[in-house]
Amino acid sequence: MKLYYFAGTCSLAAHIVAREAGIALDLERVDIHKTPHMTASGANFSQINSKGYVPALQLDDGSLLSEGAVIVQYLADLNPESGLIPPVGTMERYRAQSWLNFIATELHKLYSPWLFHPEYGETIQHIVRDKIAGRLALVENHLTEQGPYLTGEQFTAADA
Ligand SMILES: N[C@@H](CCC(=O)N[C@@H](CS)C(=O)NCC(=O)O)C(=O)O
Repeated sequence: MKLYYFAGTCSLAAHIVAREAGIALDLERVDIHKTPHMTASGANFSQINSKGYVPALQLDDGSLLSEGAVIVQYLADLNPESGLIPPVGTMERYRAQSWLNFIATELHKLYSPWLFHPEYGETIQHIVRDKIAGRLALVENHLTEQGPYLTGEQFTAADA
């Protein structure tokens, strides 16, 4: 399996989960600062992932799996003994998925495009910064009260 990644982005979570699960991945860097995004081996990344973003996981049958919250679950499920994700169908699994969805939609996506586009102006930047601070405070309170990890005692893919 090959993980398409870019350092310092959300693709790090998939890499962490793979390492924690003891899964050896091939890694290929995608320069997301270049237009078009190019892979380290010189391919136009949009030909590999039409969504154009990392992470993307190329499975051994050649097919592609995208969306970080799903990739980390796939990797964790390959090694259930790792405890990186609770078993399918349990309430604990839904709790981990609830965090994964919150992080993907309510946290991660608040950072873009507003924060990286000064042309949208100061007002929107302030509004989004306040929203992000509120959501991070929510996570911090939860970890303080029910941690040390998001779902309690066990580090899961959601923490990654
Ligand atoms: N919905 C995707 C979003 C992934 C995403 O936003 N990736 C960013 C890095 S954190 C990226 O590759 N951006 C490049 C681009 O959108 O062109 C997921 O949750 O995996």
